Formats: sequence, C-alpha cells, structure tokens
Amino acid sequence: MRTQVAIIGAGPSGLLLGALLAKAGIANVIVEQRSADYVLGRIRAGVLEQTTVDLLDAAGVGSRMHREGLPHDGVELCFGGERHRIDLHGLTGKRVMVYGQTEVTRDLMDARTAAGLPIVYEADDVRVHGFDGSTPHVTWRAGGVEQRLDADFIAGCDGFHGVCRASVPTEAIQLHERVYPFGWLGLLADVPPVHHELIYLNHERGFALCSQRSHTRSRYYLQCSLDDKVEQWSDDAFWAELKRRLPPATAAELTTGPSLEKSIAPLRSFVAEPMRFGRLFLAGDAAHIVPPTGAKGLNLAASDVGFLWQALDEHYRGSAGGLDGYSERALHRIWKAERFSWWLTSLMHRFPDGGSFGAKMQQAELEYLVSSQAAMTTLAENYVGLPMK
Ligand code: FAS
Ligand code: PHB
Repeated sequence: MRTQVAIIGAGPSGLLLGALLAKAGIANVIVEQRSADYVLGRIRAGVLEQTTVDLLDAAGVGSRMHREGLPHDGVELCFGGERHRIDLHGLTGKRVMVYGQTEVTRDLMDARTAAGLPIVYEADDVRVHGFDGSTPHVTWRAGGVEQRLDADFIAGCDGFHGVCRASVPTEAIQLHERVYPFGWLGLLADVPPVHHELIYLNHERGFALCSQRSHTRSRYYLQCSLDDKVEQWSDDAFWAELKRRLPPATAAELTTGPSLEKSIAPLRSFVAEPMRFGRLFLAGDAAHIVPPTGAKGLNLAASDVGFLWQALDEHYRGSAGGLDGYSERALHRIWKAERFSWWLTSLMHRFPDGGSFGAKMQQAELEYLVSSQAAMTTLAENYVGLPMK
C-alpha cells in the first residue's frame, strides 16, 4: 500500500488531521492499535476552544456539535466557601463550547466511514521506519500477517504512550516534564449538572471540578492521592467527598446517581522538542501533555493538527516553508498553554508539601484574581484559547 500521509493513531489528533487532509485532497491512511469502540470508550475532555470548533467546522464535522454542544460564557472559581464568576465572554468577547471528546471522536469516525476513507483498527505491533530518509513507511500485523504502508510523510498522532516519539533517537529529542503529586478521580453520571457553568474549587481537602456533557449528563472530578485506586472509591464515597468540598448551599443542590464511568488520571506537564524528525511529525499528546485543569489537552491537539494540515497543504501546493516551520509554530502555542495549565493547577490544588504558607499564597492570589479586572481578563483570554498564529 502507498499513500501521501500515514497517520498513526485514531484519537482526536489523527482523526481530525485525516479529515482536514482529505478535504485538501491529500491522501491519508490512519493506523490505530485499538478497536473503534475502545477509542470511543475513553472518557476525557469536555471543553472546546473556538479554534477547535473552527477546525471541526473546516473538517466538515461540526453540525452535531452546534446542535448538541453547550456554549458557555463563563466559569466559576470557588474558594473559602465563596463562588466567583469569571465572565469569559464579557472580558474577551469569546466563549467555550462544552462538547465531550467522545462526541468529537464519534463525529470524526462517522465522517471518515461515510467518506469511505481508509482506517485500520486493531493493528498489532505498529512500527515506523525510514522517516529520517526518503522512504518513510509503517508496518504492522493484522491477523498475524505483516502489512506495510509506504508514505511521503508520517504523522505521529499516537498519544503519550505511542510508538512514534519512542522511535526517535534520544539524542535528537529533548524532553521537559513535571509530574504532580496527585491525580484526578473522575466520575460521569446521567444526572443534571449542579450549575449551568463549570465550577473549579480550591478546598482544604483538595481540588474539585463540576463539569458537564449536557443538561442531563454531568462530569465531576476530585483531586486524589496517587496511591488511590478507583476500586476504593464507591459512588457514595465520591458523592460524599464532593459534597464536603462544595459550599453547603451548592452541595444541597447536587443531584447524585450511579456512575457510568469512574477513573483516575495522573497529572503531568510534558513537552517533547522538536516535533519534526525528517518526514515524521508529532501532534497532540504524542508531543505534549498538560494537567487537565486548564482544559487544554484536546485543544492543543487540535491546534497542532491545524498547523500540520496547513503545512502539508502548502507542501503539496509547492511551498516547503510550512513543513520547516511546523515545529516552532506549534511549540510557540504549546508552551503558552503549558504555562497556563501549570499555573491554574498550582493555584487550585493542595500540594502535600505546600504547608500553611502555600495555602496562604493561593488564598491571596485567588482574592486578588477575583478583585482585579486585569487578572480576570488574563485568566479568561487563556481559558478561551490564545490565537493560532
Ligand atoms: P490520544 O491519546 O487521545 O489518541 C492516541 C491514539 O493513538 C489512541 O487511540 C491510541 O490507541 C493510539 N495509539 C497509541 N499507540 C499506538 C500505536 N503504537 N500504534 C497505533 N495507534 C496507537 N484533556 C482535556 O482537555 N480535558 C480533560 O479533562 C482531559 N482528561 C484526560 C484524561 C486522561 C486519562 C487522559 C489520558 C487525557 C485527558 N485529556 C484531557 C487529554 C486528552 O483529551 C488528550 O489531549 C487527547 O486525547 C489528545 O488526543 P490525541 O493526541 O489524539 O491522543
Ligand atoms: C471535563 O469536562 O472533562 C473537563 C472540563 C474542564 C477541565 C477539565 C475537564 O478543565
């Protein structure tokens, strides 16, 4: 088999890149190690920046998102038992779209199937070869039979644990990482959200987040210890702990119910530089990870893909500049989102070694933040997403 761009991974990065390249008439094949159902079963992000909404529209998959997604004009910060609204739209003129990553992935998968575009699921032992030369190709096994796909370029959209970044010689790549001393315990339930906008909470027992997927489906998170196991957390224990961290009046309005999904995610900040190695390009979680506090993971994946789509389109139209500038252009936006995600995580979570001084610094910064138009504007313009330039 041969194509123009071989895409490794059918998460949001790989599927969105495949859709945009197809729109530009650039042939591509996606190779995914898991089944479609497995990919759809991962419950992850929930908040889309306008830049992500625009890219999904450009890919021709935005109609259900506009029908079922929830535009949000603000978010709340809660500390000291008090809730404070940050008027995202009033401060920036922009809003965010609440629409789950699962639905984004489903829309992209359905569009790819409807267009009859090639995608390989359940590919075993996927490997990438020859990307430092002129013969990049991908091999894998399907049903025990070795397969080979030759391409002009390989897009590594295979996430943090993928094969593409791992295939780059260690001397050619620089890694930057910070691992946080806590995780997020997430719960999804078919209950109405406690509030129509998201609430981020800084509490002495730990961070909590009240999010949602629709008017009838809610997503909640609790900061938990890295030693916690999801089996230790019954639904009742989760709801009881969430109520302890909510202000009493808000806790009284909380609707609880059986979990549809419960999982613990570790938190880290991570960036691999550069993002191009000859004819291999990394995009999304394959190149970077952010703590989900700033709702940037999925949105950074989308902006990487937007830059890579433009670069490949320029290349096939006869201009090499785009490919040469991809890594620097993407990293410029990535580092700003890494900073915001690290800052909001540091502000809203309880650190085991933070002590009373650390708690006082958080309290002082939060009190300043909600009292200053300038400070709220800074938070708002980062939360709605910085321009793609
Ligand atoms: P993904 O990891 O989504 O997709 C990579 C794909 O590549 C997967 O389907 C994988 O099976 C496949 N793959 C891996 N190795 C392969 C190989 N060798 N061969 C072929 N295929 C291979 N972001 C937020 O904004 N908010 C959140 O609340 C949030 N919560 C998260 C919770 C968890 C547990 C995780 C892990 C991430 C979370 N994120 C969140 C970030 C998440 O949304 C990512 O940013 C997003 O999934 C990135 O998409 P991809 O880059 O496509 O990577
Ligand atoms: C989610 O709904 O999953 C979500 C929302 C906002 C975040 C993180 C996760 O910052």
